[in-house]
Amino acid sequence: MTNNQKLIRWVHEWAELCQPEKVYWCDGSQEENDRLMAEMVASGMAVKLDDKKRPNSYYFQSDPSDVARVENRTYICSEKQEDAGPTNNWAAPAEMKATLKALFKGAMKGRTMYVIPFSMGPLGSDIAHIGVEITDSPYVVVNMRVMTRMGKAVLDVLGNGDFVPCVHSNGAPLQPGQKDVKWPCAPIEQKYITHFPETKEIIAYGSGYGGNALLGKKCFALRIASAMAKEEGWLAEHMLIMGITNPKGVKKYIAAAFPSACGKTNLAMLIPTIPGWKVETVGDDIAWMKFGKDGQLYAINPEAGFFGVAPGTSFDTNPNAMLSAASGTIFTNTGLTPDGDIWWEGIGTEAPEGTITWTNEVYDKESGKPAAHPNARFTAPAFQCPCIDPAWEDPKGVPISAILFGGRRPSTIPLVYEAMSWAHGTFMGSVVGSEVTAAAIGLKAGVRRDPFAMLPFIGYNMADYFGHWLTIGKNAPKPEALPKIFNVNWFRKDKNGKWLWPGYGDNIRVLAWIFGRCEGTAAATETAIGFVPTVDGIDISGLDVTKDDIAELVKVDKALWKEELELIKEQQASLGDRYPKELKLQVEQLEVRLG
Ligand code: O2Y
Ligand code: MN
Repeated sequence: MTNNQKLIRWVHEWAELCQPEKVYWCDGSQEENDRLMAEMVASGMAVKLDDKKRPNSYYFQSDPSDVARVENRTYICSEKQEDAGPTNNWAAPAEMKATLKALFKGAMKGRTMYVIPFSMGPLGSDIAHIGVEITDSPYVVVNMRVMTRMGKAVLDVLGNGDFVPCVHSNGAPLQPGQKDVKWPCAPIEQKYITHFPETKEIIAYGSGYGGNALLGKKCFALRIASAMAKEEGWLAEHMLIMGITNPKGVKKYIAAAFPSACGKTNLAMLIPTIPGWKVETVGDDIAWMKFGKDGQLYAINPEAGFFGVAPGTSFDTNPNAMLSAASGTIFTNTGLTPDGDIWWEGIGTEAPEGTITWTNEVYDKESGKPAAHPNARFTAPAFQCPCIDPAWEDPKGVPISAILFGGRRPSTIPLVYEAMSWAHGTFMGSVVGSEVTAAAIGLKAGVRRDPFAMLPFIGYNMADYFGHWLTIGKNAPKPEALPKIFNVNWFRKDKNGKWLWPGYGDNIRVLAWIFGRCEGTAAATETAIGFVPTVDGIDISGLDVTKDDIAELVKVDKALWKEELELIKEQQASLGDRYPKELKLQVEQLEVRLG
């Protein structure tokens, strides 16, 4: 399949260590996919869903111990600890490689080693990059086929070129005659999700789930790509990308970063509630952005599918996501109905009698145990999304007019405000956070900072990452063409704890103001924290929201902001002496403006 000697040698070396029964190079074909699915159905790992209800779709239940990304087992292995920074788990590369070598020795006995060539981004795009994942999990192969461009075509583009090597094993070798389990994986203390940003390698052991195992996603497209982006002067971000067309037919693209569970997929697929506006989706999770020859920042979605959270997704909350997952989709840890379809909490219907839970028990609503795990997922091809943008696979990317940050903040942070400059916008990104209750995370209640929504995903020192954002602004080939930066907060509450903003499709009203700011047509008031809409600036026609509500939603309460500032200073101190002086200046200037 390839003459790439580096690739052939690398596969050979890992095969020697892992001792699989055979090595199989994936071609990415439909026939190959159908065969692997049939093998998994035969082994009891997968269930084929009813072809009339959910054509060409499959259902999986993971091991109860292997249900989500494991941040406490995720490592950045740089030579110097300070290059990983205070927010990452660090290990010395040589020591980690020795640990991994011992674990991987014989780890694929009795299993097939699959070689998956994949492209993050449209094949041949200047912004795309190629990786090769070796894995002993056929579940990983079929998911990578949805989430990336995968197989022989990638090897053809790769030729003798370079690739990011990604190694994965479930860490569950089979001894001769040993019966396999439904979801092989290793115990938590043996799971290792490791990244080597200096040599651009990924090695993951022990988990078969999501971001721990589909190494193109968080491991490559964010942790390793963020390190590549810093070296090469581009941005690898945890951002959705959407196209917005106004009633005059003018189209702009925006990218937006929100921490997990803030509705990124819903926003990316929003159905506008005001006439004449249209939203189209380029991506729902990751954006890679580079300057084009015209000096504008262009973005691609490096992925080819959606790995969406199932619970709470319905024809009410996100019909486009539901339709994306109508066929050709892999469901993991949802419920399974007796007629061969899937079910989850918040899908909008009652669970049919006899539904099976993700732990393979008969669902009993009264038991308090959900049918679907809260992190149950659908893996759906992006091309099936009814609102997919016509340019979503354009190799040159889409030009970005605005970048949005946001979190869940019941108070203090206005519905929307605009940064005064790129450096101020970088400061806004650096203080993104969501309010959490003590019960939710078993920690102190308060604002959990998640800068740029990248806390678990920056492959190097966070303070240096902030510095990189500032450098992008300073080195922009055409500073006036840089995207404008905004912060949004759909989650503001009134004194009685009631949401002040309806959210969902009505978020278009805020996007319309942002659109107007990019065009230079929307009015704004300058405040201590940035530009906020005038009370007439947000279209509230047909809404149960008054101008007084808007005034409350965009209010900048200086007393609350002074409290916020103290928290920001604490965050700043926790990031050590690499924290950029330009951001310290932003804090000082904000303090002066707050008076
Ligand atoms: O638990 C996992 O492995 C999935 S995490 C995930 C999946 C899709 C998009 N975003 C995320 C995330 O954690 O940000
Ligand atoms: Mn994400």
